[in-house]
Amino acid sequence: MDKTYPYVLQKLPYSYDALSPVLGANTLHFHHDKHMNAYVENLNKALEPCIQFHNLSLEMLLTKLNELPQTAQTAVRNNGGGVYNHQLYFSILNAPNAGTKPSSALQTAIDRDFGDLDRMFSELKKAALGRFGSGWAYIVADGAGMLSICSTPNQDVPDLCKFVPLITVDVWEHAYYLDYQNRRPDYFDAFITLINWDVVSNSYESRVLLR
Ligand code: MN3
Repeated sequence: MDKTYPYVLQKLPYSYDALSPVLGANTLHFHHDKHMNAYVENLNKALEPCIQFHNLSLEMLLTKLNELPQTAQTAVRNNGGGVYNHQLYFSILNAPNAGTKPSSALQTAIDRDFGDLDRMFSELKKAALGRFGSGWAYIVADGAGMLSICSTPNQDVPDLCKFVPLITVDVWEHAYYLDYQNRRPDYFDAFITLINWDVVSNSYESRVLLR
């Protein structure tokens, strides 16, 4: 996430069939190599003339959208958000039921802020199913380590000045159509078995608790 312009398509941290049968190799191929790649290419195209923004990290860039030239704002918002959201999404997944668990610090926060893991996921599911059209649902942490749910339309991101997104679920149809067609609830239920809790716990502890 700390890379700057020109952005490159980060490789998946696992093979294309690693998430099968929850998400098949065909889905990962199209989602990562085609959809995500298009966001990377279009972000670079939009930023090309904005030389004074070339040394900003993607996160910084997304918090300074209104400082960009007006003609670049929409393209950077859509494509920069697209890159940010997909980097997070692909980075927090591993093989179905890989056996990782939230760290004790993260589990403590989940229990405190939601009651337990099942209740956290039932709230996240409400946000994911309630998002009309295309968008994202997240578990985010604020500066005090408090967890909450949020959702964005299109490729918008949560307020990155206030929150560190820890988990996100892509509810654009391109994320699940080949495997689930119109069945977004089934996709969600299967998706949560892919979460790599080692990555999420590390992100919570290093980027939220220690910052
Ligand atoms: Mn997507």
